[in-house]
Amino acid sequence: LLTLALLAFETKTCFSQVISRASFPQGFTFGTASAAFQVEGAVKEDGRGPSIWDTFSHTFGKIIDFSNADVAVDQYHRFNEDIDLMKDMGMDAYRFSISWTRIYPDGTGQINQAGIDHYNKLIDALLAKGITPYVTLYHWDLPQALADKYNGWLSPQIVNDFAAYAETCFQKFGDRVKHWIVFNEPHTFTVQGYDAGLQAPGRCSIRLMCSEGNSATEPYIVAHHAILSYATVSDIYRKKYKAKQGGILGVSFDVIWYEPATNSTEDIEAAKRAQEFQLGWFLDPLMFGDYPSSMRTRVRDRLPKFSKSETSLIKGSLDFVGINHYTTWYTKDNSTNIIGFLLNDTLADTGTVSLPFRHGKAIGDRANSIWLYIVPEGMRSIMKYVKDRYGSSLPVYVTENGMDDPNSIFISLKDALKDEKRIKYHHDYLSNLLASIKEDGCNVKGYFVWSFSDNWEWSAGYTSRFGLYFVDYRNNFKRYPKASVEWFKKFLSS
Ligand code: PSG
Repeated sequence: LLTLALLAFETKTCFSQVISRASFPQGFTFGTASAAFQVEGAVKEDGRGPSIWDTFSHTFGKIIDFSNADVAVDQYHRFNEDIDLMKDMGMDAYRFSISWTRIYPDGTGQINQAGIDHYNKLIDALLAKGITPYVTLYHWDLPQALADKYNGWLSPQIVNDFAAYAETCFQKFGDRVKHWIVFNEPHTFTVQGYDAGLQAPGRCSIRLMCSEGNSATEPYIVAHHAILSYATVSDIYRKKYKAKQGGILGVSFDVIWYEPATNSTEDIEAAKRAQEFQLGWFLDPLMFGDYPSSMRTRVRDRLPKFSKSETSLIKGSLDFVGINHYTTWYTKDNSTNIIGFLLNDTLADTGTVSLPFRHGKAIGDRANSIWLYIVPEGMRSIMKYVKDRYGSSLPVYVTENGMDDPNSIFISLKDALKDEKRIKYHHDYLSNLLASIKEDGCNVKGYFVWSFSDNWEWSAGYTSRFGLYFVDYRNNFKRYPKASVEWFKKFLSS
């Protein structure tokens, strides 16, 4: 009995002995990730212009704890201290995003030099510590001025304005930045922003919730313009900057693994379709030149078409793919659903329903977020899926993986620092990632923890703590290492 108890204790606490950096291929990158709006604060400083998330977060009722990100975790002023902590952990890289409205306060026109200066300082501080910057160009903070001018992503005008902003970033930072994540999760900002209306700019068909929008058409238009924007930026980079700067460009996608709820043909087909409407919606055009045929069949004339020249522009425009993976859900066929018919949105179009439950039983242990259930095998499944559908010559980075502490809202500092659950989460997801590399031959190059520190979790405000570092919001944003910091330190040093 004692041996058993000891064994249980050991497997619970000593994961670092099982896998470590040394288990991964030489040159594999480990980092942490964040996004400008979630961490920077300083929203009115040094000439920054407002984004749609400033507007949305200050709209009553949109954020569950009525908070905003005006201060966030104050990383704008504390990046030197935070970089020291990253270095101390042994991280190789930091993925952060540039706020478009710090560079162009109105989205276009005059460059704001103070914004350029800030990111130069951040990039230089990282490099001085030997940490490689991975830069996201768009993590959802569209300039409010462009939303006012032409409805942002709904207008084809966005393509040139976004490309001009991206090109400025290549010109100013491309001598030192070699990894560009042009978009973070186009599927999330498309669906949450223009179908469900739960994120900025908060558009949907249901007038009780959203004053404007059309969930049946707008998401497809927005996605179309995001795809064309990416391809335009990639084209510019390859023609004008690639030879000199030698960097690579990609997009990070949110990918839930969809497991068929039963082994019926209908549910197996449904899970495939759900994935095509999630990842395939964006990655199929960029790899193959068009949307998945399941989308063409179901969305019909609401799905925009690519012209011949657009097809050749988008096809093959990715240098790598970023996968943001957190959770796995069950998928059921729902082709004949009357509610779906009435809803008339992207979810109804899939003809599926996905949930983290089956017969009232959860698919795994829950984190804090209502959507986040812990299913480590999903990581291996998604890597295999990417390899099988898109080929192993496409390099993959896991650009986000992590969990928020259960009871994040009320958790005490003392309890939050004992994040054994997070240690197990990373150990188990990393083990599955390793198996995908070693046993399945997947071409995975790096892994980023979401997130470096606790931060402002969009519509969940400060009620969700995804950080390796705890942030004490009541005591001058002081950072405290959770136990997972020590675990990663050991993992990375061996
Ligand atoms: C990603 C994946 C899901 C929901 C939300 C996200 N999912 O599987 O249902 S958003 C993503 C984002 C980052 C967030 C982080 C945690 O890129 O800004 O803080 O994940 O929600």
